[in-house]
Amino acid sequence: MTIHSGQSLKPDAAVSALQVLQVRGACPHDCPDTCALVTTVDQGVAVRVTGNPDHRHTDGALCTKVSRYAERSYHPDRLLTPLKRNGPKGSGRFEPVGWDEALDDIAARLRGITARDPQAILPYSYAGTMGQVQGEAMAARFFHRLGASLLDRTICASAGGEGLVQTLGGKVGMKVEHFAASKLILIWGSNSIGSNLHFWRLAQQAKRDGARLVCIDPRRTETADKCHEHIALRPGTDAALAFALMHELIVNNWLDHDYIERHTLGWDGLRERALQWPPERAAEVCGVPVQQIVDLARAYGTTKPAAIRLNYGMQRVRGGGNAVRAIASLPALVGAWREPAGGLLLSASGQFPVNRAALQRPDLLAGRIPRTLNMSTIGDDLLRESSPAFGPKVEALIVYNSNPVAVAPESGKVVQGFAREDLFTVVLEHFQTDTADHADYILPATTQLEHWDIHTSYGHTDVLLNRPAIAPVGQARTNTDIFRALAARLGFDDPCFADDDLTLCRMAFGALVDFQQLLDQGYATLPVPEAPFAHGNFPTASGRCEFFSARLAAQGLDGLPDHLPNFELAGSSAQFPLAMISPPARNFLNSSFVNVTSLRDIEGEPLLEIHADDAASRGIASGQMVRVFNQRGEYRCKASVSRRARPGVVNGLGIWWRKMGPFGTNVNEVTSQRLTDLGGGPVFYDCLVEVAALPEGT
Ligand SMILES: Nc1nc2c(c(=O)[nH]1)N[C@H]1C(S)=C(S)[C@@H](COP(=O)(O)OP(=O)(O)OC[C@H]3O[C@@H](n4cnc5c(=O)[nH]c(N)nc54)[C@H](O)[C@@H]3O)O[C@H]1N2
Ligand SMILES: Nc1nc2c(c(=O)[nH]1)N[C@H]1C(S)=C(S)[C@@H](COP(=O)(O)OP(=O)(O)OC[C@H]3O[C@@H](n4cnc5c(=O)[nH]c(N)nc54)[C@H](O)[C@@H]3O)O[C@H]1N2
Ligand SMILES: [Mo]
Repeated sequence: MTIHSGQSLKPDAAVSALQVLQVRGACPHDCPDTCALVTTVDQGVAVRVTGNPDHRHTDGALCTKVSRYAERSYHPDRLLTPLKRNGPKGSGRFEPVGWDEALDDIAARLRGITARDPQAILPYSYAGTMGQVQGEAMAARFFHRLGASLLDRTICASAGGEGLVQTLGGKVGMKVEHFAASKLILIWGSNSIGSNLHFWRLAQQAKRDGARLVCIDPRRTETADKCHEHIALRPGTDAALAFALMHELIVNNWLDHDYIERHTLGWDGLRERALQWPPERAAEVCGVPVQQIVDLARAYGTTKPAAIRLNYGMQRVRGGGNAVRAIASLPALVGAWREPAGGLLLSASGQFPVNRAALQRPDLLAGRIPRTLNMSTIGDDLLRESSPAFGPKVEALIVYNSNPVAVAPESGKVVQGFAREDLFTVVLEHFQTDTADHADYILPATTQLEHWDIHTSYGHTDVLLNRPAIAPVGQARTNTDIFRALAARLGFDDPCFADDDLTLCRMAFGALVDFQQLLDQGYATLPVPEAPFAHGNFPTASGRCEFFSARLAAQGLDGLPDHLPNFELAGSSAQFPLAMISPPARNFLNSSFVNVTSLRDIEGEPLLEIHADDAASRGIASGQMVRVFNQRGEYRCKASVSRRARPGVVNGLGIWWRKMGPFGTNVNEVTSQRLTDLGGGPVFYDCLVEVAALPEGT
């Protein structure tokens, strides 16, 4: 079937005569780059997925993962029919059933629970697709109408996001393209080559034009290898480093007093705090040489324009929100915002005027205020009984666009919760993931090649449209279609449940984005000022960069940023002396692509990078199997004695499917469910462990 032939044709007669279509789309993955795709379709089959050369941010290039997108969509393990459990919970045993049987039964189960209390039903979703339509549009309408529990979607970015909002006023910052003209770039808590490849191209351009690149990361990443300087600080000590930089800016008078005076709030208080952080103190806390801090401060204080590419890697610790507040204060101190190539970028997502009220229809709650559960504590929450404080026990879970059994912290508890025989679980998926193994019903969902969607980005400021390139594989249905079908069975008759996907795409921005342009070229650029805060105009309550946040103070929190040591502070436990971080493996996207053979072959197997000294004192050799454990649990993998690990810190590269790791567990077996200072985020990188060699042949 050629679903959208004609609409998707390039104006190229020779191509169309051969029945080969080039369909413009958008990469759906949770990555700052949000690339524009071109899928080549031959006789209804997607034969190649490439980067759109016309889209300047994509520039015709894709990462290795997404260039395998067709391989993923036609994967032999792709789910082709609805499946119903026919073994014990979690056994992974299923039998195919028809769509009507599955949907009728699911609707009946949800109706029964709703009659008692709809809040016993919990949606669980994240960013398997970042699309505004296959993400929270029809799904949100459905759950709002039902009155189900609300989900606080904190698992990735909420600590840093909240830190940014409380300082700059929104998820806003430099336009990414201007990094190419910076003279000093701090790549802070980010492995650009692995997870933000198109930014790295801009950094390379700046480097060729004489810019200095500094990487601030406990791990010696491939990005750190290619920067001029690598500051390998201990996890969770970024605020201490930021305060020491401020200290040096103050004592050397590298401050832009005019900018501070006109465009910031709370300088006296911040100044007083910063003066308590001479470089010697920070060097002690961060575990780096004093001279490195002093040199960085001098570079930052005297190079113009200086830019910071902050990313989410550094906010997955107790003090992550405060650390972002401290770092986001730096550009105002030196007046870096005055120029387009100066300032900071953590996320651009606040630039997009998405009409979420129209897409998600919170008005369908009709005055009800359901409880909100934090997705980062799903392990504990699935194990809670009904109580006045908690509300009803969770009786049904509908999972889409996420693989919580692999990605949520403290997975021992997550698995225990998902294994409850009295929990009714539906999983919308492409593959039988660890989470799908625990379902009562698995429903096959379409991939990005098979559906419409519209995309924002957190790394640039273009809107992208995704057209379907091929017909759904097998009996797969879109997320939207599945929720429409459930809505119909539950008798939800609001006309919004009949909106089709193209209508939803148009609704996302309404008249604010030229939809014809999206149809014609696949992307549209938002009008964003080149140097947004050159003259202040921060989207905060005061219009200033808020070193002091009255909103935080009103919540009884510290109004100024501070350094908050990790919950699990390195050196504080004799039993578990090593700090563990678990950043992504380059060829996976969280737990997506782990089952794509050509990519898994590149990664090999789950690895723990460990410094030679830490390995030697434990009798661990490279390639040996090890146990990584703490009071929460244990996982096993191969040790890689590696210069990428600093002393005292081990790097457990993620996020493998549990069932593809040795002994059926992964790195989240040891991470904790504690939450960050701001935003209620997870603390994946605030985790102490011990590592021990396993006997040969284990
Ligand atoms: N290839 C690939 N790309 C991805 C992803 C993926 O899984 N694979 N995931 C995507 C997602 S969901 C996200 S949120 C983004 C994340 O994008 P980034 O936030 O850029 O995250 P990472 O590349 O994971 O970089 C995190 C880096 O932070 C370092 N780090 C860990 N703890 C600390 C700390 O305390 N301080 C400092 N300064 N650094 C620390 C880690 O060693 C790692 O190199 O990437 C996206 N892109
Ligand atoms: N230890 C540790 N844990 C981490 C992290 C870490 O750095 N260390 N990173 C964290 C971060 S930053 C994030 S964002 C989370 C990510 O966690 P998740 O958002 O759960 O991301 P994925 O693991 O990629 O799982 C997404 C799932 O959605 C499915 N999917 C994709 N598109 C569609 C669709 O259109 N329809 C349906 N129904 N399904 C679809 C995919 O097949 C995939 O199985 O993990 C977190 N977990
Ligand atoms: Mo993320």
